[in-house]
Amino acid sequence: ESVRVQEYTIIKCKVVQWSERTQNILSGKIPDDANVFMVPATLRPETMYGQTNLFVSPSITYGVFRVSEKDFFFMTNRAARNLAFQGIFPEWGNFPKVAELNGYDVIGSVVNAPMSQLQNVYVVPMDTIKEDKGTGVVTSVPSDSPDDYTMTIELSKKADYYGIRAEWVPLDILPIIDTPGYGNLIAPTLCKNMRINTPKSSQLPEAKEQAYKIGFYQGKMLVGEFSGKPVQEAKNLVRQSLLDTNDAIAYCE
Ligand code: A2H
Repeated sequence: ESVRVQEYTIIKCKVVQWSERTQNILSGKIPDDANVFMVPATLRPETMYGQTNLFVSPSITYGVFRVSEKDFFFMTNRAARNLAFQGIFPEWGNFPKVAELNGYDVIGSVVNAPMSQLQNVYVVPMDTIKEDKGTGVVTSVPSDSPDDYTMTIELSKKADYYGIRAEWVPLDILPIIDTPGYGNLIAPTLCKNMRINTPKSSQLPEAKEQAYKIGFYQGKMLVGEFSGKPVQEAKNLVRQSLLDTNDAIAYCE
């Protein structure tokens, strides 16, 4: 692409329950009292109030990396290598991997979602996650992301096909941002207006661009500490708040 640097916020979603497959794979590889975090990278930290799931790709191989004696991160190898040069690991340039897991293995695990109105969310599959961007883990905010909304509907319609339970995917989507003309659920509204009903729709890029432009430049927060503030202002305030509580780390690539 280009030389543009993306400034992401990596959210620390602590695993509260592993899927059974993962429990078997990890047994003996990490201490019993370890904290493992799945770490989605986002460009929109102010939307974390509306998280409803965590997406992994069933076809990507992830690692579990030791960031301190008790803390471990689940992410792609590539993200770990990048973070090793951004001061996240104790030793510069080193990213000790203690286990390897396929995205497929961790589906059905439950993680804590910092700041979200739902305390815990399920890990579910998203085929379109790119291995060479962010951490390979994406947090789902169906109210404001057309990608996340279409995948949410797809998963709930075809739960068996995707090897999940329908009840893992909450369908009462939480409003978090109000926009003039699109109400408080911009992603579902745009998808309905543009008749987008699958994650493969050719219209999806256009919906994403609009959701981003309108949400970011004209949106106003409806929830949380910065309720009432414009999204443009809330973005950095929420980011700083997540960094201050050690629920997030800054990441550039
Ligand atoms: B965003 P950019 Cl509410 N593969 O976070 C595919 N998508 C990925 C990814 C990967 N490996 N890593 C991160 N992403 C998603 C929130 C959000 C995001 C909202 C609205 C728009 C939006 C909740 N999901 O992004 O290509 C993440 O989703 C619109 C672009 O680097 C991340 O921010 O510009 C965004 O894509 C990063 O995409």
